[in-house]
Amino acid sequence: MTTITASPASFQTPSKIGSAVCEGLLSRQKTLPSWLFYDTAGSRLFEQITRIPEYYVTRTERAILEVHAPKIVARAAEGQALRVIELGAGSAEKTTLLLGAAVERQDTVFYEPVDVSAMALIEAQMRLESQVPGVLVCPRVADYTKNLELDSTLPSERRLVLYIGSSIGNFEPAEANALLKRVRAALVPGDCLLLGVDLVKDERVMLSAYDDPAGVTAAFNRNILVRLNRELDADFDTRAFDHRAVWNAAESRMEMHLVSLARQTVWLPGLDMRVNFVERETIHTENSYKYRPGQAEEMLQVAGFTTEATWTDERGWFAVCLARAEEATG
Ligand code: AVI
Repeated sequence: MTTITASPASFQTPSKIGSAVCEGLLSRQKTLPSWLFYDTAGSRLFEQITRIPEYYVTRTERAILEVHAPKIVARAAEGQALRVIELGAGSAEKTTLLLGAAVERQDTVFYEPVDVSAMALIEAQMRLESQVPGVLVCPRVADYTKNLELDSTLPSERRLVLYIGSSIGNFEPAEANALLKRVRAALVPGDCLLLGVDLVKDERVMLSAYDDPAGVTAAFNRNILVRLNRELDADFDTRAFDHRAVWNAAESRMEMHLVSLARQTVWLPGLDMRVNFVERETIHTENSYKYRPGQAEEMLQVAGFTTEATWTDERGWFAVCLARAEEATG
């Protein structure tokens, strides 16, 4: 039987969406928060993105885990039993490698995926419990950016929190630091965090990853407007907005925008709001920060972790850091 724990906090409620959209579309540089991408259709499109040839992120991290999962798990456990928690688990596809390595070392592994999507958690639970015997999945529907309460552990257990997939890169630097501090606060000294970060590389490689020729990323970006049409009864003409990906070198981030192809007015009756666009005006929908080597380790240090090892691929495109929670000082 599938048991899903839901946090009491409600998330992505109509009022949360309404206030985020209202604030974003009334700003001078119009913005929409990137969490709006992930409705059912958007989550499917993201799964498709992870398989397109130009989107190196998922494939490169997966290749690192394929080689190093046994070492990562052994290093995190330090001879104790591991309890694995994953923030924003989604389909938990790459996690199979780490859980497979963990069940090689201990008979049963508790795995607690945390995600806002109950559907993604149910699918992940069914797949993992059949593919990796020995894994006991305890899914939790929660927004980990708001609520990071973890179950208590036995004295003989160590926690390994997974925050992989470059998800940290979708937060502004101050938010990313605050999130890492909250993760540290939820752990006890000796527990570990595995962080996956995307590194700065040739601009052309990054541009084609975020503007693929098949147009999957463009569909993912425009889906945010489809969602507003459905959920707020807005009348965005999705064909009147182009997808644009840009590398912002000064901020070290890939940006996604929706470019208005004409002067137009959009009506959002759900918010009793009309929004005017001039031709070429953009809605900024996502930042995806790319780090230089050593930068993730510095952020982890500031948050109260010591990085014990960093694994990268041979091109140096992606890094996976294993960081241990330090004793709290002061
Ligand atoms: C989920 N996140 C890590 C992806 C990224 O690469 O920033 C989202 C994405 N945006 C465009 N393509 C993929």
